[in-house]
Amino acid sequence: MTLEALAEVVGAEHVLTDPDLTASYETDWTGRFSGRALCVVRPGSTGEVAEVLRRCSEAGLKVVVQGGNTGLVGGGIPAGGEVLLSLTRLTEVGPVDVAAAQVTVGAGVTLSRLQAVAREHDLEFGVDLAARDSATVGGLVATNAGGIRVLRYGSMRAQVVGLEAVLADGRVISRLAGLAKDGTGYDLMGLLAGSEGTLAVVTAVRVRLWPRLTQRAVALLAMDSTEAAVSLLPGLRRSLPSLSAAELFYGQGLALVRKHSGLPAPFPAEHPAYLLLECVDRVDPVEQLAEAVSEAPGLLDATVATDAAGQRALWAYREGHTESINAEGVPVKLDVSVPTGRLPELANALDATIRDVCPGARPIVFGHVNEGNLHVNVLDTGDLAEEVSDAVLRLVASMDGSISSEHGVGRAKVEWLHLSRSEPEIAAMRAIKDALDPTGTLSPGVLLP
Ligand code: 2HG
Ligand code: ZN
Repeated sequence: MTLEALAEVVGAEHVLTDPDLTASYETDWTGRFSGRALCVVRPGSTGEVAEVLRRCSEAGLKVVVQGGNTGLVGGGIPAGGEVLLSLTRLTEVGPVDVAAAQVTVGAGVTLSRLQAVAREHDLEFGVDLAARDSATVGGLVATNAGGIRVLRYGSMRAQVVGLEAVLADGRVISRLAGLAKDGTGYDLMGLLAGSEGTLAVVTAVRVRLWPRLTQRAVALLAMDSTEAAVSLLPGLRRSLPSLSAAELFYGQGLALVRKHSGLPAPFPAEHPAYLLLECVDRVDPVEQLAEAVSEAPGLLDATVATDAAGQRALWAYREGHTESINAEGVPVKLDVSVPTGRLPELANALDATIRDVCPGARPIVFGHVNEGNLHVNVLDTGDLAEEVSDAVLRLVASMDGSISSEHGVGRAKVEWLHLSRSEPEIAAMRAIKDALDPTGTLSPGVLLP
């Protein structure tokens, strides 16, 4: 098949081959993954996606699917020679269904746009993360994104009440009625959430929305250890129904964020661990929050922000991590989780595990404490990136953990999937892949070995 056959479908201006135009699609945000695509195709509707896929699968072309290109595991980056299907033109926003508290949006709508649409109707979208201005709804579904509100609203899969998706051969599955209850068999929507573009191409998503709560309080606690931070959580969940985020970081990460952002120190002294808490409610939660943490064992210092600017400033210490790390070099990025009670054990073992295989490595660790999820970013690994990944992922697996908590498997973690998934599970996943994409058209090399 010629590229003209794709241009017939989407228009010549949406089939890109000039390296100057394709470059930004062919390298990921971190600079760790890059690969040349046969071309970048930018369809403008579900019908165009369907026709592009039909033509590609008939011609034996492979397709890699990309949203906002904010992924961290290389899942949207070509290995070499695929058609790169970019969904950023699917930006339609349907009317907000206030009765059901739902809205249908195109896969290319950014997270921040969806959040703004919900707020216009006094509603809130349940997922939030630092890449909100570029990350797209389709990508959030494909990776079953987590982020900073999982504690309150669950991850992306829990927000999805309907989907439209195109199978590899161009057939369309459309379930966009948003039924709150539907007991008619396999949950295909749940299956596509987290499938990383390997089973079908999500083109539109119907999401649930939550009542908007406008009163917010944010606290940054300095803690003497990870144990102290984790031990605080059960009590906080009990006494603070308004708790909506609990984020952990450490002294090294804070120093790096300050170095690259110029932010002032949050406290007069440096401390081992920091816990950022956010409460959101109908009435001002600041007093509840202050009271709930005041007697916390292991608390060394605390600051509470009640106005929006102060809250943004505290969040900047946490949300600045990813960019500050990348400003230092290309890190090994691991995104792991263990049962929450074992988070201190993991956190305490990481340094020695990493330095054992790579003495010069610089680990920067932070994460979502309630889900036992740590982002283990390792700088200065030289040519030992593989060894560092292997050591950390084996440590996590030995603790009944997951080798990928919220970023997906992508290309980065495929060789370690067996540490988190048993052989019969991988065989079942492979059988599903073969049933939905028998020609192996979609995202070869992603997720499955
Ligand atoms: C976050 O929690 C994201 O900020 C990115 O999941 C994590 O950069 C990372 O490792
Ligand atoms: Zn995260």
